[in-house]
Amino acid sequence: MKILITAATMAAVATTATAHYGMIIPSDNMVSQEDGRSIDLTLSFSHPFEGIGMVLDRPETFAVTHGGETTDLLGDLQDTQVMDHAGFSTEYRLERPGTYVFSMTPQPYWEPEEDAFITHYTKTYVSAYGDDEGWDAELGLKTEIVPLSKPFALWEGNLFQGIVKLDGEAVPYAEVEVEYYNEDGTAAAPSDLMITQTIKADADGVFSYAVPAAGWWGFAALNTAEEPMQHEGEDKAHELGAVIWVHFEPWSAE
Ligand SMILES: [Cu+2]
Repeated sequence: MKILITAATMAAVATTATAHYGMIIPSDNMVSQEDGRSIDLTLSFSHPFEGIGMVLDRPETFAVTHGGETTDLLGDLQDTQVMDHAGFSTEYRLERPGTYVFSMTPQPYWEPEEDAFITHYTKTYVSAYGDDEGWDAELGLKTEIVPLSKPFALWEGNLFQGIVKLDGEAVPYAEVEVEYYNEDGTAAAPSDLMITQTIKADADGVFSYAVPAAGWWGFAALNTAEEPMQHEGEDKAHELGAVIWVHFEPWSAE
């Protein structure tokens, strides 16, 4: 028997076995002069396909990098609700052309179901005023996906490639989880195995994924920190996620 699992039925059974993602979603990722000069950014910790929210505590860092310069934006975050859970939002004014990389480091999240702490270093790239300079910027995060495909101006169906790094070094055969942000809840997975897809990087830490549909896609490369963390006096594993959010545009022949 085939069971069609929709976002709604998943929400009803409140499955927690699927992947959570740090999320930074901008209102626009290719901003033109006509679009105005500001974008809104929404930060959350969520199950993006199922539309199930989790609490995002105030992150340790939230910053923007442009032209090699990083600016702290932590103080600009406003409380908001994302998928009925605490998240943050802010408006940001794009003063100059080029690529703006928004990144956050959340506080480590204790996940009893996994008996581990989780920290998802999360980022997304926004191009301003038709200028893609800096699209391949590496921020030097603890763990990071460095894009090999320009992380905007992509068609649905394009192959997305990135290199997984941990402490600045490529991670051979790194595991990467891929998930669609099912914003309007219309996407359905024929099996819960397809809510989060899992791929591996090659021997050089490079992964590839052909994106089937337009919209926001999250890529999370998962590694375990060398240093455990303490929970109630016991050593627990600390999962380090390198997350990148990338938007793909609908192909249109019109
Ligand atoms: Cu979760």
